[in-house]
Amino acid sequence: MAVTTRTGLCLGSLRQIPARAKPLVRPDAIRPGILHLGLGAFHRAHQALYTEEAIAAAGGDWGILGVAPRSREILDRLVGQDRLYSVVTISGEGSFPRVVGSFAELRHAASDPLGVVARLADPAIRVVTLTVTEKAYLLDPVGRLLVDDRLRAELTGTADPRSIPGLLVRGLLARQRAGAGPIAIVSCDNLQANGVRLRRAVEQAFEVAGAQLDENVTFPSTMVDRIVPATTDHVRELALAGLGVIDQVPVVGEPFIQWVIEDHFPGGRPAWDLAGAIMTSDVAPWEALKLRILNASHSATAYLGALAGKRTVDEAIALPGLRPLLDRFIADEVVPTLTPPDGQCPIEYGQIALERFTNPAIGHTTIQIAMDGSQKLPYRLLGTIADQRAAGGLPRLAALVLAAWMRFARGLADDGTALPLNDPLAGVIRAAVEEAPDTPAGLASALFGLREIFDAELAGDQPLRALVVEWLTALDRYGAAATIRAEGGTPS
Ligand code: CS2
Repeated sequence: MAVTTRTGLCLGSLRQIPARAKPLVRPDAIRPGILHLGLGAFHRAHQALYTEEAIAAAGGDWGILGVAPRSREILDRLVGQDRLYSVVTISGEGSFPRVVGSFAELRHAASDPLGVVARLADPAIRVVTLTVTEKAYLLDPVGRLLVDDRLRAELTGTADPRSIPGLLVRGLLARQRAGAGPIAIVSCDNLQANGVRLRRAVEQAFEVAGAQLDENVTFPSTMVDRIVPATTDHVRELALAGLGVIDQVPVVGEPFIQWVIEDHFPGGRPAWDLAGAIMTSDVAPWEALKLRILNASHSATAYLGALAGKRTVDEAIALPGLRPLLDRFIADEVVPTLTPPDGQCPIEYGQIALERFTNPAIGHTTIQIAMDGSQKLPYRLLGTIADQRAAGGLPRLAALVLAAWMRFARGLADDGTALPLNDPLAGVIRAAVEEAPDTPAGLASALFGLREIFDAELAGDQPLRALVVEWLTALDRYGAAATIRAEGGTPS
C-alpha cells in the first residue's frame, strides 16, 4: 500500500507552497531589531504580520527575536520549521493560509533567562514588544507593582529573572551598563494606557532594584485588535489544505486587523505605517474605544453565553435579545464615557465589532474569553461603571455584565454544567464564593469584597451593589437566556 508522507513546513519546502501563500521575507535573510516577549497566537497573527510587511516594503534590520517566557512547545516547533509558520485568515468566503517569515531568532527565557537579558543589551535591538496578557504586568488595580520576595530577588540580582518585570529590568540595566542606546518598550496587551502602566511598572521595579531608568527608554502606548482564537486541529487541517505542507503551529484570525501606535521610538522603528498601522501622538481614545466597546461586549457575550450553555461567541451572540442589549449597552452606557478618536463614530464602531462576533468560522470559545476575568474586567468594564457613577448615572447593563461574571465565578452554568475558573486570582475568588452564603446578596458581597479587583469606592457603592444583586437574582431565577430575552427584547 502506498503511503504518502507529507513534507513539513521549512525553508526547504517553501518552493512547494502556492505563490500567494509564500512569506514576504525569509527568516534567514533578516537580522533582529525587535525583541518580542510572548510567542502566543496573538503576536504571530498580528504584530509579526505588520513587521513582515514593513520589512518587505521598506527594508531595515527589523527581524523579530521571539522570546517564549515559559512554555517552550511553540518555540521548539517553530525552530523545527526554520522559524516559519502560517496565519490562516478565516471569513465567510473561506480560509486563506499565508506563511510568515518575521522571526530572525528565537529564545526560551525560562531555561536561559540570562541569554535573554544579554540580547536586550544588544545595540541592534531598538524595540521591545510584549504580548504577555494583563496578569503578567504584576500590577494591582491602582497600578502598584506587586512586589513579593521572589520579584525582589529577581530585581536585585540574587535570583535569575523569570517574571516579565524581572526580565525587562535586568535587561534594561544590562543595556545601561553596555551603553547600548535608546529603545522603545511597547505593550501590545489589552490594558488601558498600556504604555503608561508599563512605564510605571518598570519605574517601580527600578526603585526596588535601587537604580534609575534611563531617559532614552520610551513606552509608547498601542491599541491592538484582531480576533485570534486558540489553534485547533481544524486550523492545522486548513493550513495543510492551503499550503500542501504540514504546519504544526499555524494561527488563525479574522479578516479584520488594526494597530494604532503612539509614534515615540527613539531608536527607530519598522515602517509599520506602510503595513497599515495608524501612527499617532495619542492612542488613549483608541484604547478606550476598543476596550470599553469591543472587549467589554466580548466579555459580556462570553459570560452570559457560557451561563446559557453556548460554546462559541457566534452561538452566544445569536441568543435572542443579546445583540439589541449590547447595542444599548454601547450607546447608552459606554459611548457617553468616551472621547472618540477623530473621525471615528463609536456607535458604528460598536456595530462593526458585534458583527465581527458573528463570524461562524472562527469558533472562538466563550470559555477562552471568560478566563482571567479579574484581570480583564477592570480595563473593560469597571472604568465605564466608575465614569458613569461619577457622572451620576447607574449603568444598568454594565451591572448585568458584572453580575454575569460573578455568577460565572460561582462555577456553574444554568444547566448545572461546571464552568472552569481560569484566573490568576482563582484561589481567592473560590475561597470568597465558598465562604459566602449561596444567595445573590452573599455572592455579590463576597466578590465586591476582593480589593484585588474592586477599589474601595466601587465596592462601597450601594446603588451599584443593589443593582448587581437584582441581576444576580434574575440570573438565578430565570437563567441567562431568559434574562437576556426579557431585557433585550426581540430583535426586529
Ligand atoms: C478577547 C480578546 O480573549 C479576550 O478576552 O476579548 O482577546 C479579543 O479577541 C481581542 O482583544 C480582539 O482584538
